[in-house]
Amino acid sequence: MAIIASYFAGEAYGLLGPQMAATIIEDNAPYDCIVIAVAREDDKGLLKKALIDYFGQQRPVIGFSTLCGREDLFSFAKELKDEGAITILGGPQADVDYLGEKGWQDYPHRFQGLSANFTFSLHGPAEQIIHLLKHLDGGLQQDAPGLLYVRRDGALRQNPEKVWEEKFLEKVRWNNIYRVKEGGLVPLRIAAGQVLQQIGCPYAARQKWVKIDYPAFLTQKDARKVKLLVRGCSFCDVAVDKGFFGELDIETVMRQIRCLPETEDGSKIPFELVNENPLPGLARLLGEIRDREIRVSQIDLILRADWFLRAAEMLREALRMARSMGIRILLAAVGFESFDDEILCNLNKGLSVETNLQAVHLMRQLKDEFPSEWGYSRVEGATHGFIHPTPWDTAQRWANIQEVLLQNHLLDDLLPDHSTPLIIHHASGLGDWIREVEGSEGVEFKRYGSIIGWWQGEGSTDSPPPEGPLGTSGFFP
Ligand code: B12
Ligand code: SF4
Repeated sequence: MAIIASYFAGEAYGLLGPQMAATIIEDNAPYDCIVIAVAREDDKGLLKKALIDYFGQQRPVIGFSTLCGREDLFSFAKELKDEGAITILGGPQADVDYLGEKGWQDYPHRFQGLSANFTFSLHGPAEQIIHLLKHLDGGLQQDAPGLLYVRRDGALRQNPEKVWEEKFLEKVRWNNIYRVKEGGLVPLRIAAGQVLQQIGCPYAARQKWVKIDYPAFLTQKDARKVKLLVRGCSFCDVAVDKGFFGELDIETVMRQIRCLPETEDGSKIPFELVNENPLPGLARLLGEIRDREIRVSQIDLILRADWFLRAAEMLREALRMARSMGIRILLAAVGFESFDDEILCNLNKGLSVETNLQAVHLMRQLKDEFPSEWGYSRVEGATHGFIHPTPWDTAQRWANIQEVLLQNHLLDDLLPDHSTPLIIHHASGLGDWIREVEGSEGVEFKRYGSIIGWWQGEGSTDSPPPEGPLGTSGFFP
């Protein structure tokens, strides 16, 4: 078996989700399994040839994961399926992307889903595939947990999922990832990994009624709002996908750290701790690393600004330990998202511009206190979240935001070179918002695969995503 995952050319990071899934498959089913990291510009002809060589006489079973909305990979999967391969969509959003957007049967412009592209979809823990792989020919799909497929009568069937089990989350074979080159598959030597400590996000555990403004270009005269029940930030599809399942046991986390490859000096490669609220447990984690004499070079953190501020003293304690252990802590990403209170409200970020600015102040202050152990800036490798443009931009609002950026020198060390435009995945909270706007205003926004093109609302036909004043970058299909 092989799992194809989306990748950026020239990078050297691991892909925890697909690589862990491949490890689980090899250890529990009678299949070898590798991950193939495919960049947009990779030659699909070469990829196909590499797959033919890899599978030889065996029937190709090809998984797909974290495709990031890439329509080139959706079509590639369909081509393989039409030629007789079994194609399986797994990983985050696999269920909603297979099923399609809410109400697509009645609204043909909505995202129709990927059931024609993949033989199966499997959402949730990878170990659920063991049952399917053991009965691929036996027609026992109705018993396979987490499986989605099209029945003989054309109806879509979705089996209940199993819950996450820690025993499957302790091992990753980091050398199972390949890139496609002229001569075939070439091992990808990864320089950064990830360690899973928490499944989902605690903020996504909170359901809340919110009122979200209409797009600015539709509310010239009267300001209207859409009332919605959302979980976590309104743009976040992870909040919908994983919710909050909780934290893993420290033993499970330590086993994952042991699995990480080592650099030439014998220390573990830098890793991102997948945990939206890591500070309360960071000193304990460092203590366990020290007691087990594991050499760690760098830990990357991802944090909300409010949780960062709240746990400042815990972080200082951890940084003192990091100093004595020779470990660097990089605050790799804080999701600031905006420096306008109304936009933050529409994103249901649950914090204010003031909180974001206090966090910036603390980040800089910690650099003075821990110059070698602490990193937070763009030049040190951090990419903090700044969403722009959004549907709520007005000239006045952007002028205000720019003033905040300049007054606080945010362009000097903090913000990325390019902002990320607001991405509305069809299954996020904002997906419900934009469908409501479509209904009441009689407008239709164009779909780009699983993404809703909100910038299409000004009567334009097929324009690209709007270019923000900082330029745009990142994930766009
Ligand atoms: C850590 C992380 C990263 C890491 C590692 C990425 C990875 N794919 O492992 C890094 C920092 C490299 C990264 C980068 C990016 N990421 Co990221 N990342 C995450 C994050 C926060 C956690 C993923 C994770 O490791 N989870 C823990 C593992 C164990 O869970 P899991 O991924 O669900 O995998 C389990 C199962 O789903 C299953 N499984 C996974 N794949 C498959 C495949 C098959 C066939 C089967 C059967 C099962 C299976 O097995 C695993 C074990 O049970 C997720 C959000 C989230 N919380 O899921 C986003 C997420 C995966 N990233 C996303 C995106 C968009 C990106 C970027 C494009 C962002 C950017 N603009 O640069 C880049 C590009 C990544 C790339 N492919 O090159 C999207 C992907 C959307 C999609 N459905 O395709 C997610 C879902 C967040 C989001 N909604 O925006 N990311
Ligand atoms: S954007 Fe971050 S903080 Fe908000 S719900 Fe998603 S994971 Fe949690």
